[in-house]
Order: sequence, then C-alpha cells, then structure tokens
Amino acid sequence: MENRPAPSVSSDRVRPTTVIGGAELFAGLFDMDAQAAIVSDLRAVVAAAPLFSPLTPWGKPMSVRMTSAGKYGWFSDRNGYRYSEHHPDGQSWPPIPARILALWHRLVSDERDPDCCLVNFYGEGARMGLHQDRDEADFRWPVLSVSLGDDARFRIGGTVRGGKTESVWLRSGDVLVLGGAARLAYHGIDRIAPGTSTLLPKGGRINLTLRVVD
Ligand code: MD3
Ligand code: FE
Repeated sequence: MENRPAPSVSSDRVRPTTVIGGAELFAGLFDMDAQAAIVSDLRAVVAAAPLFSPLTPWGKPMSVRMTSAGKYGWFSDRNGYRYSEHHPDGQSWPPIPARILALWHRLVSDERDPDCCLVNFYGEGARMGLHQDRDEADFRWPVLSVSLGDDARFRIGGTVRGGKTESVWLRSGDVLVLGGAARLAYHGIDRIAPGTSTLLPKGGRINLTLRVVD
C-alpha cells in the first residue's frame, strides 16, 4: 500500500442502473448472446484449470467450486486464504479471456489489466458467507463481478461485521463494480434459485470477479 500511483478509475462510459451498498449495479449489461460467448470462453479456462473445492483453514470444503485465470488465482487450504501463481494441480492459470478484459477496460480502467479473474461456480445449495475481500495489495482498485446462470441473492453491508445489510437478486448478465467504500464491504451470496436461467445446460451459477492483486 506504499507509494503507488493513484489508479485512474473511469466509470463514466456506461451508467449504473442502481447503487446498492455503494456497489454499482449494471443490470442486464450482457445480452444472451454475449453471455453464451463468455460461457464458451470459460469452457477453455476450466479445461486448462479444472474447478476445485478450496478447503477452509478449518479443513472443510467450500460449497462453491472455483478456478481462476490470469497471473494469480485465489486459493485456500489449511494454510489459509491467499493468491497463488499456480493451480492446485501445479500448472499456471490460463489467460483471462479477451472479452472479459474488454469489460474491465470499459467499466474500470485502461491503465492496467486485472491480475486475476476468479471463477466461482454455484451448484444447487452452494452459498458464500459474509466476508471481506482483503487479500489484495491496493484497495483503490475496484473489483468487477459478472453474474451468469441462475439468480442469486447477493447481500452487502458495511465495513464492520454485524452491521446493517441490504440484499438484491443478481441475474444472468448483471455486472457489479465494487469500488470506493464498497471495496471493503462485507458481502456474500445467501442462496441461488435453481432453474431460473437456461444459460448453463446443467444449471447453476457462475460468478466472475476481476481483481488487481499486487
Ligand atoms: C464486494 N463472490 O468471489 S460477487 C468473491 O457472487 C465473492 O460469487 C460473490 O464475494 C459471488 O469474493 C459476490 C460480488 C462481489 C465481489 C467482490 C467484492 C462483491 C464484493 C469485493 C468487495 C466488496
Ligand atoms: Fe467476495
């Protein structure tokens, strides 16, 4: 967090439809064709870097399955939460798909690319408890999230645990930009609503998050 130039963050190219807990929601930013194209990009990512269930530091597998693209992938095991340059099978992470990078450039900045595209997969019953994302070095960079597939109940609060929260349904094609005060907000996914989207042939939900790590 020392002596880095201030990122030039530009969100004036497309306007958010809603602001929730300080997060900008761009509802329905991707149409069905664009969503399907992203899913096909992700098939290549998952072929190179298969989904896995990270273990919490307490040794319990997370209900959300994950993989990543980019320089770093997010990873967790009994030694804790962290970013790694390698998939748990040992290979480097595949590149972030070009159309995902284009979204970052459109909504966040042309100044630099994100280091990580975390891919979260939610099957029926998967959820993500309230947490903060603070394994990154510079919180001035926002996190960008893309929702694909089944609807999800997203919850966001403030920067202290146990405070007031708001929730909203995220639908396939929705994009969130988590910057400013929202960057360190507690947030999570309460549940997904199975069968609400036909995007993924076997159902479920994918969330992509683009992050600057170091
Ligand atoms: C608010 N993912 O991967 S995306 C995560 O839908 C994560 O899979 C959820 O929380 C999901 O860490 C929520 C929206 C999101 C992503 C990152 C954030 C909200 C955020 C970082 C800071 C604050
Ligand atoms: Fe998060």
